[in-house]
Amino acid sequence: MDPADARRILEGERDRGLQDIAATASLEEIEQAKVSLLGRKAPWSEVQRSLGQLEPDARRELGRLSNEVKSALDAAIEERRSALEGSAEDELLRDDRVDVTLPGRRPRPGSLHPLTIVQSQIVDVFTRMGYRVAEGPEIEDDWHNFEALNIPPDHPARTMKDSLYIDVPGLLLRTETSAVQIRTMEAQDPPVYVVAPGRVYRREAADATHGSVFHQVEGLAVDEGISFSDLKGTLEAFAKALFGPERRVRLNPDYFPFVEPGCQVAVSCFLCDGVGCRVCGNGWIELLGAGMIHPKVLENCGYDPERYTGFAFGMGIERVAMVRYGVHDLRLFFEGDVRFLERFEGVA
Ligand code: FA5
Repeated sequence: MDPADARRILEGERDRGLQDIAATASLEEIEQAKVSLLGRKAPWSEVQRSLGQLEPDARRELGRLSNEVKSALDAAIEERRSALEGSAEDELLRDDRVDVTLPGRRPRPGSLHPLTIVQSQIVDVFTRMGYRVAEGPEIEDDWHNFEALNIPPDHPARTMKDSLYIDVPGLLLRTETSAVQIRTMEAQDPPVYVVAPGRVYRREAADATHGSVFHQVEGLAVDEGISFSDLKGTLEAFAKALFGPERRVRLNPDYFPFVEPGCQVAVSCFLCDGVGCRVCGNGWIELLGAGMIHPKVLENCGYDPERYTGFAFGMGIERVAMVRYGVHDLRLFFEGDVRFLERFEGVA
């Protein structure tokens, strides 16, 4: 190679190299520039390989120049590399930056199911009056669900049309929490003051006010000298505690085989206060069945009806919840729609 050509190539490579290195924008580009400037196929390497064939003076001079060029390029590459590494780090830090001044994300509070809320409100009212909580199985036998409750074998409630039977003869899904009355009286002597919340099952088509699976709270009080006015006073106290002091209670005669006399209990409507509106129709909302315990039921449980009297009542929890929260369709309680359930956030 002609020494003049070699000098031109070395100086050209130095100028081009310094520009290229300055223009790199990433660590990969730096590596590429290094290969193209100082790699085996680079013009600088070709000159380097040809130095041996030059005259000693030219070889010495060009050798020095070649070393200078390589040092200059190496230094520029190193400088650029550390600059790019620094900014890559900055970028990483910027991306990962946590803004501690941002408002935090609050965890959403969960909520109790409205039926759970209402059930414990009902139970609370009675436990404050001195009642305790009793429980019974959801799969009941004929004796507790019917026979002991004075529901004779030919009673329509016993037919397949109204009750849900299971494969085991003599067992069914309980149709009312009244079965717990019997279990409680069988298990203890009077006086008895219990409430029994639980799920019940009926062969019934679901609509806005009826479910085939729903919940009841049964109440039972047996003692000496209990009268109908105790029942009325207790239910009035309950209605006022749950729905407010302005609510009135109405009792209408009704028939249940296990009570005598029996009644249906309604509260004055929360919207129209007994006048009549689209929610209640006639001003009253029916909540529960109640009555004085039939002497035969007391006898069935081994209690002396000459000495003890008592009252019982059974209310639908869904119905109470509808009145309490102004819910127009009972099916909403079972659909699990978050938009509906959210309304009860924070309610205890
Ligand atoms: C009874 O179940 C009686 N065991 C109540 C009773 C207990 C009477 C003690 C006397 C002494 P009834 O079938 O009416 O009665 O139901 C009582 C309450 O449960 C109703 O007032 C209503 O609030 C609710 N209820 C009844 N059927 C349904 C249903 N399909 N869906 C939702 N709630 C219902």
